[in-house]
Amino acid sequence: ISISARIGNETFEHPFVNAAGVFDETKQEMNQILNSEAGGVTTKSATLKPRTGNSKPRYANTELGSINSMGLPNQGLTYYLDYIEHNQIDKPIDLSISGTSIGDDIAALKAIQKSNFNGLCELNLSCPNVVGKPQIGYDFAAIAAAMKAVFSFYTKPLGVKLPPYFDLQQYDAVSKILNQYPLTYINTINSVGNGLVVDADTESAVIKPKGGFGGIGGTYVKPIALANVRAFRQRLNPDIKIIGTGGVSTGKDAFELILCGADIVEVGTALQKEGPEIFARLDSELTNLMIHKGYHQLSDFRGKLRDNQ
Ligand code: RRO
Repeated sequence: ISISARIGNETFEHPFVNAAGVFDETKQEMNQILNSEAGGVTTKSATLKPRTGNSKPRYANTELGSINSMGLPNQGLTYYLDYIEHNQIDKPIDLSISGTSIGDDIAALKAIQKSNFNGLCELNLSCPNVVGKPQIGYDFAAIAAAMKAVFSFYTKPLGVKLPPYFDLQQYDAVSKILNQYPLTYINTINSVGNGLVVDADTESAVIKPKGGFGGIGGTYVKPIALANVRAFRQRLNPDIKIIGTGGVSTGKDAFELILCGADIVEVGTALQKEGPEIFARLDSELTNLMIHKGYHQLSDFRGKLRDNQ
């Protein structure tokens, strides 16, 4: 049995990676991911300058998932580029970047284009938590403008992290834009933006920033992630790969995302709850399910979801 997968020039020996923003702000955390059974590591979305992020409490676990309004705390692009350059472990590293404006995204990508780094880079078009900044992913003209500007100079492997969509017309519109560019992959979904978790005992929101509004992840969002992976797989050029993210806490969850068309799978809320040991469990659960079903590799079932008829 092999559970390896490829995205761009990178081979993931195991198909599970941390979702951007979980266990990845510091070198210590990223090393913990790389020293686990994870297939690779994604960095916390980096901005040009370090940021401290929103005020705390800004992350809360709930029975069915999580809510966060971190506000892009990160050590700055140079820190992550430096980490990658000195990393000793031979696993893929996906450098996530997230400007607070398209201009910042372009400046970051120009720096990466000039650098020695030739790995995967993920442009986050879907941060829901920077006060006063809308999610670019919900503004189709802004996505189109960003893609045009980026691909006028960027020649390295690039992915985009998308927000969840909820209407089939949205998939049509976004796919039409993305299919015009040599994009290596999309990552779907980011958290479901601006949910609200309430504590009935204290009669207050559970996180502090933005009056309690924050991105929802975990079990709540799995059907939304499955739908987004499926809908994009049905619309994107076959050479644009898909990282499936959202609601994965078991090998079976990952199996379902791959069945919908995911190439690899990322884990956020469940990793935050369980720690990097989760990757060994997910590997063995997925492998056992494949043995049970008689599958030898991920491509035996990837994208092969059947209609119920
Ligand atoms: O840092 C955050 O608040 C954050 C980001 Br950049 C993101 O893309 N998704 C999310 O749920 N939180």
